[in-house]
Amino acid sequence: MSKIALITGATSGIGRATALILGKNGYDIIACGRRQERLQKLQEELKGTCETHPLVFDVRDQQTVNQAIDSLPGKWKNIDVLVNNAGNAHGLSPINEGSVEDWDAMIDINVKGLLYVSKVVVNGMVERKSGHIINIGSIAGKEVYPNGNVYCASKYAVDAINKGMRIDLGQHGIKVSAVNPGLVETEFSLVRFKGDKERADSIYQGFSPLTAEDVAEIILFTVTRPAHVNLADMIVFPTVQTTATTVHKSS
Ligand code: NDP
Ligand code: 8X3
Repeated sequence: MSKIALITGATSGIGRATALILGKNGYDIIACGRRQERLQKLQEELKGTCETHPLVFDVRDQQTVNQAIDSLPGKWKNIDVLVNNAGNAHGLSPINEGSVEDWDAMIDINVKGLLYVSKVVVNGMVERKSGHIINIGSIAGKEVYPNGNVYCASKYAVDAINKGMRIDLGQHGIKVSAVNPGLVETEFSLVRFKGDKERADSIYQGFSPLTAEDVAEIILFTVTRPAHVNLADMIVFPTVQTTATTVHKSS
């Protein structure tokens, strides 16, 4: 029988790649995001491979999060794997020039949204005494870099929540793991730079960044370890990246 994975941020980047790879490896997928048409396209792509249940909600709205996840029918309620992936950076400015709107977005989505989704999913995992939560952190949750201030704060919070979840949920038979990538070429920089494609593309020039599929493969590996093995906390870089700010570009 297939296992069930709920993936937030499945409309793009790491979340979408994770939905595709888990779908091809024995999971039925609850694919979440705000852009319904992209979720429908993903469902089409996975037709014949696995069952897909699209769920449209904004992680910032706790009531909608609860309604959406509580509305899951039958077998879909028994979530085996939760991938807390939805999130973005908004802006890249010194703290004295940062926009409060951007700060709110990052704290509300990356931190509070992750908590809202986890709260409603974890209840069922505790009852069933099994489950696996994968939190997508970042190298920005391990090192603060210039102008990263509030994005880094949001990912440091994810790092702490990951540790706290693992400590509190281990006794209930639930595994908690973090994957903390460096530079991954997705729509991340397009969002960070508010649609400025030239600036976004420049981030990934002169080297081979990670792809969303690279990270998705690590997630697949993490959720397919034997019951007694938990990959608790992983950092993954492109080979030429060695810290948050050190990237050995060819040009
Ligand atoms: P993308 O921009 O490609 O994907 C972000 C996803 O998050 C989208 O599916 C988007 O869906 C979803 N999302 C954003 N805001 C909300 C919201 N309010 N409610 C629900 N869903 C939301 O970026 P990535 O795939 O790169 O990012 C995924 C995760 O990986 C993030 O947590 C990011 O911080 C982290 N990360 C990324 C790195 C990178 O270099 N790219 C490196 C390290 C970590 P929709 O807009 O449809 O709602
Ligand atoms: C995304 C990677 O370096 O832009 O979390 O913060 S970075």
